[in-house]
Amino acid sequence: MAIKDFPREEYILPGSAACPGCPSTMGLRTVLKALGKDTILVVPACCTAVIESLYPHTSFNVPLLNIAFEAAAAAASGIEAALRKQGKEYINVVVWAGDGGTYDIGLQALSGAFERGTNFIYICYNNQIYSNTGIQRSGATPYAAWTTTTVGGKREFSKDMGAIVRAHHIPYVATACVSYPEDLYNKVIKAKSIKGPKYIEILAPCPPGWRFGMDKTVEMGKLSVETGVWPLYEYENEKMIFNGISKAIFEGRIDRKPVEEWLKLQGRFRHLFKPKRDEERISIFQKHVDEMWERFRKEFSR
Ligand SMILES: Cc1ncc(C[n+]2csc(CCOP(=O)(O)OP(=O)(O)O)c2C)c(N)n1
Ligand code: SF4
Repeated sequence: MAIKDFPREEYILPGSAACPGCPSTMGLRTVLKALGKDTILVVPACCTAVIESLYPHTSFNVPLLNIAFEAAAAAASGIEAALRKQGKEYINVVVWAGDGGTYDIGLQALSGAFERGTNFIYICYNNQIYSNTGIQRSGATPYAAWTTTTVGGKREFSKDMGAIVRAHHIPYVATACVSYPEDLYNKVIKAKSIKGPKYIEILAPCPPGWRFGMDKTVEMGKLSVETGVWPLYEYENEKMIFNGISKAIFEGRIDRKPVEEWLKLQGRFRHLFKPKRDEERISIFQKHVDEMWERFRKEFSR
């Protein structure tokens, strides 16, 4: 569906507490247009729990349960069971959580809900940091990135969350990026039509956390995909399909842009270029991305 044909209804109303250029709000706006009004959101501690309301006001137009940081998927399982008992299975139960709440502290609850076969959509908006509490590292923070807890640059690579989720053999796993709203919209529509657990992870470039201008969110997301740092795919019934530019990359029809183009636009990687170029860490980063695509080719080529 083209953006011009998206439903006119807005579920994120003016007056939210988001930063200008916030990718979380952009992504959720598209997600809620695809889900419609019969939706209950479950939101653990994260930026969205602040964005949604400054008491006594709220800027979201759907019912929402705020829950402890580690418990979103467990709470969603409870809501889904209650709705089933009431014969209200037409209502979408959707977790909207950050990467800290997904890769790290909420991972146990997430795994449990997938294993129980909970009929819900779990959406992680991945801004690669704990941004709500002031930009700490998470399990999704990339190698070499500055955060307030990785001052010289993170030493570890991010977790392979896609592989962790795919290992649960749930019916639908997809990645998306706020810069491609049509792709995201279509993926949410598809997830809504499938019974059982669904997982969608949305790359959410965060201007204050990644240290770039608030007018550059869309550009930064596109570059994440064009450099291959962020692959777009759907993994449905154990079959992998890459989408958009990632499909062209996977099929070898276009070359990935060098990761350096992505790194040098973000203040969190400034130490890789100033006061002098850190050739070693730039090439370790590039190699890590190359190896991810190599793994995809080995695992998913026919
Ligand atoms: C058990 C627990 N530990 C720590 C916190 C503090 N806390 C609230 S939100 C947050 C960061 C959330 O990060 P993420 O899930 O990535 O979402 P974002 O803030 O980036 O949107 C932290 C550490 C908490 N609420 N509960
Ligand atoms: S810190 Fe990032 S994710 Fe949080 S509200 Fe601001 S732009 Fe959005």
